[in-house]
Amino acid sequence: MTWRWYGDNNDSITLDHIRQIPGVEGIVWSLHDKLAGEIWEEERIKSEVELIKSKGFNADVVESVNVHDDIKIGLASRDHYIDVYIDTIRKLAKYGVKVICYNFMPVFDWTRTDLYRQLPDGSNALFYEKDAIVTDPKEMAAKILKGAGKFTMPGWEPERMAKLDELFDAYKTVDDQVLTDNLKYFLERIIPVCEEVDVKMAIHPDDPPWPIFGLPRIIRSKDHIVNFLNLVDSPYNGLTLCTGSLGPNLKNDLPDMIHSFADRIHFAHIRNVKVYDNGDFSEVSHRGKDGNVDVYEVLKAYHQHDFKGYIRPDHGRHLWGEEKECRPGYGLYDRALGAMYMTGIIDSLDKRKAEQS
Ligand code: DNO
Repeated sequence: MTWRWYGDNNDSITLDHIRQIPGVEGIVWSLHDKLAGEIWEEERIKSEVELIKSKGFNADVVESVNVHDDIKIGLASRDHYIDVYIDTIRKLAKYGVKVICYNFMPVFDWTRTDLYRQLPDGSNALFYEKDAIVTDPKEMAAKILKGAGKFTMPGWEPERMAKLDELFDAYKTVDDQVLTDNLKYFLERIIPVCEEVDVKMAIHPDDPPWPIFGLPRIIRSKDHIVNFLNLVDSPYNGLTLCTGSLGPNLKNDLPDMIHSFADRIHFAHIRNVKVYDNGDFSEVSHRGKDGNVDVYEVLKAYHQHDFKGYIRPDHGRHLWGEEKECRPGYGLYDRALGAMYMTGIIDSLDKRKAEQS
């Protein structure tokens, strides 16, 4: 079990808080001030890893090393940015990193229309309203950045959002096929390095799992994932299977995906969503009964494959007023409840297995 932490002075939660959550052994980290394409200095990596380890955690997973848009668009400058990416992979390997999570979504990372939608229990959570998404992407970006307050929002960096018109222009000729070809080009260069230094790449699915603002989205269903894994058929070319990203499309059968891709899943993001009849969805507690993701079945599927990868609670609701100080989706309480709920399920699956053998 791991926990995503955004670093000193960039998170409302401290490593000392996280130590008190039973079962959490690793910190999922990144250098969050780095824009895609920037060099990661070895000194910075070293000190972050040392800080995390000094509190008794492993620092095996980095989420994310972001991919520069020029690589996704396929511009001539991509080779330079791929060189920088490779340099980062090598440096991270040197400090013991085992898995790098990244995504290949054009322009935006995850998208929600409301960061603080009130739920019937009085808490609030990230919400996606289908009709609200037809608005101008610039309005959406402004809303997300305002909602994030003082915190950085990965995928919504103000520097990039300031150039949205140019970015959208540059993506005009990029359809699903072109984006897939560009992903293949990227993977063909980085995966041999990953094999050499033993770092597994774990792509994050598109969130939500459908195209938005006319931009292509290529990691959003079982067929897309099969296609992706075949682009470079190596165990180092793997997945972050995120139940909350794939889950809003009710046709995505999550346990079936786990059975099909078990040996290529290196990182499991567990999150629950409640999908409404009109296609809107809300993020809810991790408890299976509270939404459409059957978290028990998901964990059972991993357990059946004796999953040895990393797992983390993903977004939580904001509880007990913590939205005043926490990062949207990344408060302390609901993620701690989620971690505990999952640890409880895993413990009982372990016990049942032991009793049966
Ligand atoms: C959402 C996260 C994503 C994820 C990136 C990976 O909270 O799961 O932002 O970190 O897509 O690059």
